[in-house]
Amino acid sequence: MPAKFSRLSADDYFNGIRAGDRMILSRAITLVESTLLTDKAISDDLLERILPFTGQARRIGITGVPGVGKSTFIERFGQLLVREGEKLAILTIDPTSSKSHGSILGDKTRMDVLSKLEEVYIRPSAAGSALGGVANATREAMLLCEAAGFTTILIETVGVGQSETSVRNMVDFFLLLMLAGAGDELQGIKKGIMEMADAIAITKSDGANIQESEKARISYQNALHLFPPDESGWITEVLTTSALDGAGFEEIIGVINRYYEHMESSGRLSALRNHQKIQWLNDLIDYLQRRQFLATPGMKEALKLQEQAVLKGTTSPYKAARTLVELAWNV
Ligand SMILES: Nc1nc2c(ncn2[C@@H]2O[C@H](COP(=O)(O)OP(=O)(O)O)[C@@H](O)[C@H]2O)c(=O)[nH]1
Ligand SMILES: [Mg+2]
Repeated sequence: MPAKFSRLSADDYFNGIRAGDRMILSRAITLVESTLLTDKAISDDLLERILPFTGQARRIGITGVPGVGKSTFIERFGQLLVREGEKLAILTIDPTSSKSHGSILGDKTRMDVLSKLEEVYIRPSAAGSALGGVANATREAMLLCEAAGFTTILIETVGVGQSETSVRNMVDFFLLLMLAGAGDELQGIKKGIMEMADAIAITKSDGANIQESEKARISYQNALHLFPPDESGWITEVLTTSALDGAGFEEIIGVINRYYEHMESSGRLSALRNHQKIQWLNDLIDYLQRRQFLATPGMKEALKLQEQAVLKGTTSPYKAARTLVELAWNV
């Protein structure tokens, strides 16, 4: 095997991570992303060991449709966080990037100041690689970064699909970036994603866009009043921002700080962290079940056949799933 794929012992990963060794951190993240059984044995051991050293960071998710300005925002906003003394780890998940690698390259060029800072670690995830394990791999990467001493974890995710909910369930604070559009401000935006957000920032509020952004801000803020309040009593705030001139950055830091104060009062943050752990457990059950399913002899082939039958319309997805599960587990 080529040297870059060689594995260390759980001990060596652990010591390297605790010493803040970036190279070893990167190799450990590659390890937790791996679906090889031999890797899983080491990574389970490693995760067990680092767990007591996790949980001290702020976990922040940043989402929004491609092109809304997530990477550019993180590049500038991240510099402000670093000036405030944060050690910043950035994990990016882009389910569209596994085919072209285009977005990952784009992200790299868009974070070139951050990527040179000693206080910053950037890791694009190998999205789509693991069998439904993207959520787990991201969560585990986050925990490894915490154990390596990072104090803020930013997870950038594209505002589409299942990865949204997964990321929502592993972060404390979820920031939705939106564009001020012409016409109906709410068009095309899934209500579900807005409901998940702890704050919404209208991006690219600069130059000729400022007025439009302010209008969008008011309109979203009004729309949010129609949603039932979050169970913790937090009210989603809507702001405007520009990654070109940093407008709105101080306000966004203010919202995040207020959010943590709100959550830390009366034990809500620890309840939230408990919820994240339970979610992790359940995600792992789904993942392990699926892995076991696919490891059962003949199941990959059987799955292919049922997929074809579903596409031909000779069976329904529900019936196909039942057939496969019965076949795999005799249930
Ligand atoms: N005018 C303006 N353009 C921006 C701003 N933020 C990002 N952009 C541009 O919007 C495009 C998409 O940005 P990017 O950060 O890659 O979006 P992502 O796909 O959400 O990560 C790029 O061409 C950026 O230069 C901003 O605050 N103001
Ligand atoms: Mg991006």
